[in-house]
Amino acid sequence: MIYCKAESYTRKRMQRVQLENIQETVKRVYSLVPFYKEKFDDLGINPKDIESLDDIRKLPFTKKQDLRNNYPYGLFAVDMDEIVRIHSSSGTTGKPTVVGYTAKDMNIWSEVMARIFYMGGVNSSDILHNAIGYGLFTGGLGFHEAAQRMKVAVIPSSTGFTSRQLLLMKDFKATVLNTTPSFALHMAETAKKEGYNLKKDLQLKCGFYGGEPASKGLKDEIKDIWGIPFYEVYGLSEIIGPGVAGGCKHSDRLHINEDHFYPEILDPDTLEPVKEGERGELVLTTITKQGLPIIRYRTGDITSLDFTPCRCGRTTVKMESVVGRSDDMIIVGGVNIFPSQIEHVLSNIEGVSLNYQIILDKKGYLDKLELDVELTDNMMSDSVNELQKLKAEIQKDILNNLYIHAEIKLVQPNSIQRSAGKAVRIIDKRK
Ligand code: DLL
Repeated sequence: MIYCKAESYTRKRMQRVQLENIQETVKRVYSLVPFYKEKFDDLGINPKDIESLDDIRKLPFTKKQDLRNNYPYGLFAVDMDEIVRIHSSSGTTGKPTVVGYTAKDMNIWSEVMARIFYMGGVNSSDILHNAIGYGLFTGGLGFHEAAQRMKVAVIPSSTGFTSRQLLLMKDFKATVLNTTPSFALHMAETAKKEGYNLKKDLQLKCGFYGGEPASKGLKDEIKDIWGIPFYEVYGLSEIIGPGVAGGCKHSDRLHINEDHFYPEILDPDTLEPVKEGERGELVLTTITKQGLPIIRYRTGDITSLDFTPCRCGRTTVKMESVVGRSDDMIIVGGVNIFPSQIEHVLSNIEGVSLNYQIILDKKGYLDKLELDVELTDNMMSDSVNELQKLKAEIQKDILNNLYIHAEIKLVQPNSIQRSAGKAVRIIDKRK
C-alpha cells in the first residue's frame, strides 16, 4: 500500500514535476532572498537559465554556515506572519541554525513523514510511543504531527525516564515505537534489568528509528531484541526534519520523497556528480518549501542512490543508509556537534589551552563523550578544589551551549599526542 500517488510516478513524470518545482523555487529565492540573489548574480545565473534538471548544477551550494551567517531569519522567503513554526539547533558561536515553516510547509512535513509511517503499516488503530526529543529538535514534533494526521494516538514521551517509558509502553499498549537506535538499545537494557520480556509484555508491531547512523549489525541487534521490524527514517532540520527518506519492508535502502527534496550525489572534494550508484555526499534542494527554501544543501552525509524499482511498488529513488560524513560532525546521543563548537567554548575559559581531544564511547548503550583538555602552563595547580571548579565550569558551558553532558578530564600541558598533519580531535570508540 502506498500513501501518495507521487511515490509511484513514472521517472518521466517525476522529472517533470521536479523540474517545474525547481524552476518555481529558483524564481522565488532569486526574488525573495537577498542571499541567493547575490550568489546567483555573482555566478551570472538567472532563474531563466534553469531549463533542465541538469541545469541545477549551475546553482550555488548552501552550507550550514550560511544559515548561521544569516541568523535568525535572513534566509526565510516569506514574511514572519506566514511562519507558524520555528525549530533550531545549537551553534558554533552561540548562534544556532534556525528553520521556519509556513502552514503549507507543515502540511508537507506531516505528509512526507506519514508516507514513511505508512510503509510500516501504521494506521489509525495504532498507538505510537514517541520516545524522541520534543522541543527545538525536529525529531519529536516531526513524528508527532504525522501520527496525528493519520489519526494515530500519540504518547509524547520524549526521552529520558527510561523505566517510566517502559511502564507506559506496556500499560498504554503501544503498538508502534519511535526512537533513536541508541535509545532503543538503552531501553532494552533497562527492560532486561527490570525483568520485562519485550516480546511478550508489549504489544509493539514495528519500530521507527533515525536521527543518527546505525550499522547493519546494530539494526539486526535492535530487531532481534525488540522482536519487531526496523524501519529507518532519515532527515535533517535544514531540509524539513525527519521525513526526507524512509525505509520500506522490501529494501534496506530508504525511499527519498523526491517530489519535495531533489537529491544529488557529489564527490565531496571535486563537487562533481559521481557515477550512478557510487557513494558521495548527498546534496538536497527543497523544491516545494515556502518558508525556508534551500538550494543545493550540502548535508555532509555520505550515501549512494539506487534508481531501480522497488518490490513495494514505489518508484522513488532509494538512498543507502548513511555510511559516514564528509566533514567532522559527530552525533552524540542524537545531538549534532562539530569539534569547532567545543573549541569555541574552551576559548572562553581561562586556564585551559585549545589542545583537546574528544573521546566517544558507549556507557551501556548510550553515547558517552569525554573531553580531555590540556591545562595552560600557568594553570598547573595542585589545588584539587581549583581544578574541580574548572572542570565544573567547562562542563556547564558545554551543556549550556551544546546541550550535551561531557565528562571532563584535565591533563598536563603537551600531554595530548600531536600529529604531523591535522590534529586528531576525535577518537570514536563506539564502533
Ligand atoms: O536528526 C532529524 C531526524 C530526527 C531524522 C529523527 C530522523 C529521525 P538534525 O538534528 O538536523 O535532524 O540532524 C540531521 O542527523 O544530516 C545525519 O547526519 C543525521 N541523521 C539523521 N537521520 C539519520 C539516519 C534530525 N537515519 C543529521 N542515519 C543528518 C544516519 C542520520 N544519520
